[in-house]
Amino acid sequence: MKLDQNTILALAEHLENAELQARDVTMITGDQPDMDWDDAYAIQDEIKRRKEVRGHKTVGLKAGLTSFAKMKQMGVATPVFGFVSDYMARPDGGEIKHGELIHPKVEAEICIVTKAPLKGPGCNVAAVMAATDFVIPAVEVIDSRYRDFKFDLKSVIADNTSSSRFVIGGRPRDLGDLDLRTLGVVLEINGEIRSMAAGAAVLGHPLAAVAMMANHLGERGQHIPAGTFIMTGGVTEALLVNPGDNVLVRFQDLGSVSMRFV
Ligand code: OOG
Ligand code: MG
Repeated sequence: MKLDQNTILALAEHLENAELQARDVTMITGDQPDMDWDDAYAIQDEIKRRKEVRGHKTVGLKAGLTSFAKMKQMGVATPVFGFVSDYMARPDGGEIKHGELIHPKVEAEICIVTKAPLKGPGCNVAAVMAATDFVIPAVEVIDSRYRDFKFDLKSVIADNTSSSRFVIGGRPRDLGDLDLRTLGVVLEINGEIRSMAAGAAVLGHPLAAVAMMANHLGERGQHIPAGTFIMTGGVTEALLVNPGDNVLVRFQDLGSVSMRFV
């Protein structure tokens, strides 16, 4: 850790206010060039604590920048981890208020819910398979608080990996009935196909993102509890949306997820 506790608290408040007031800010590493990975996750943890103190439940974990398309789009090379809160959830087929967000983008995510705890180090895809209750599709709406969606890894980790909204849809399926590597995903905006990919785009196997998450948490003395909803990361690049846009994502074998931006 390079930053003192007061700086961590102040940066968490600064970034969370930017989220809640939907205004963009400059990258925090500009003013804090010495901050390290532990500082970045400590700021994110403080944002989580602030939300929980106000009564918001943490309802899921997420891996981000896990697909080659996303790493290339954002110019970074390492996955990041974050969380989602209850108030970020929107119903399948529902509306999302664009004005509450800065510059939202949508991305398709293969998700799981766990039925047993996962603890790193040493967690691998097989261990994640054994702990998977079911697979479910979602669309994540990311909204970096940084100007023009430009950031470095430490800044985006502190900003809770751009979490803003998410929509769970489709239908839950047993892992044994699916091949997550070849599972196809097609994303449409206003009826036009805008991107497509297969599950293997995420680290070769989407569950590898969960193993990495368990190992990341293990290094910090934490684990993934049973019953945790986990997003494994966008399979394609994220796409900017505008008010009036209809988003529909079809997931092979898992059904579809849709939403409208108003
Ligand atoms: C960071 C969050 C990335 C994903 O699925 O790759 C993410 C960002 O691109 O703003 O959620
Ligand atoms: Mg995502």
